[in-house]
Amino acid sequence: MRKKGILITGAAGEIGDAFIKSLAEKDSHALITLDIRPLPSEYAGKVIHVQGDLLDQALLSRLVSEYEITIIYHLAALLSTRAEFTPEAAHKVNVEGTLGLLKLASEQSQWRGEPVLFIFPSSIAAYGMPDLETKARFSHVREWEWNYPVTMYGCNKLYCELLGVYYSEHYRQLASDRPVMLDFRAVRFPGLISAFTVPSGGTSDYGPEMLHAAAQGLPYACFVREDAIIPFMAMPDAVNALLTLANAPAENLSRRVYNVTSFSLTAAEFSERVCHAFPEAQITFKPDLKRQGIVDSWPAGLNDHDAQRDWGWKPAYDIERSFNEYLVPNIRQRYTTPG
Ligand code: AKB
Repeated sequence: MRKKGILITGAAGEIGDAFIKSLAEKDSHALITLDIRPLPSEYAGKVIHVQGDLLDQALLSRLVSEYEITIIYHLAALLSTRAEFTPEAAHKVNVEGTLGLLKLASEQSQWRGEPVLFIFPSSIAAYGMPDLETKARFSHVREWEWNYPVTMYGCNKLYCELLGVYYSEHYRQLASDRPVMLDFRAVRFPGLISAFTVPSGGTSDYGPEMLHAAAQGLPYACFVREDAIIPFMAMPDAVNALLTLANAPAENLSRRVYNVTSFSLTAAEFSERVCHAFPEAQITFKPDLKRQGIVDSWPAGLNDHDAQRDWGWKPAYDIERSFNEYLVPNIRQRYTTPG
């Protein structure tokens, strides 16, 4: 008999790091992590790490021959800035990688006779506001509005959401027997900020980069204008959103893709908070017009009413708690503790 296991892709990434820390404490299932990179040694004994490529079909087949995968948290992705430099490679990882896992989850749902749960972090990058005036007018977008992404990453996320819905509801719709479908659920995250890792390859990175630079006494030139605005969320809330959505009873869910958010602020307001916490911070603004254009295309805020109603979503960290209780103390400690 195969052992039951939870598969987490992209485990060595920013969300993965926070996510497996939290899941390893709570879940008694075998945690199988998959990433092209090794995992830090602190996870040894807590997870079964498979270092390899998401696109390697033989590797995925080997995994399912050993484990009955009950849940997939598919965190692996090439983020928005990095994806613009290698759009076709991003498409491969972001879309083909997701499609391969959806196929695996779909086959495994048949084998088990019950749905494999497929949890997918999507992004504000799935939106595309045409101009700043529209962005200001529609300041809290609903899930179905302005789905016109301008980045490869955003296109990939939006399409993968649709694929997830397809595999959950319409797969093999012309066959005589209705297959056991997988259960796809996604959250559209705002920019995420972790106290313990520095992001790389994203376009919302200016927020966390400012904070981490200030704590190290390094100068930081912010690559967006002072009035650039997008929503953000502290990492513990992001982890909590994924786990709460995964645990929500299916009958409570009225959609498969939910907005979640915490607080919105401009780059200038972000910088003020950083300077308040680290008075020596040296933050300047040197907008990179192209990356600025991407941030301008993302909404200023998300309407997450459906997530609140259907599965009780509520961020534990509002702007004050995020900075005062989570980010500033942990980041300060990170750069002052020897070793
Ligand atoms: C990025 O900047 O690409 C990500 C995102 C907003 O999904 N952080």
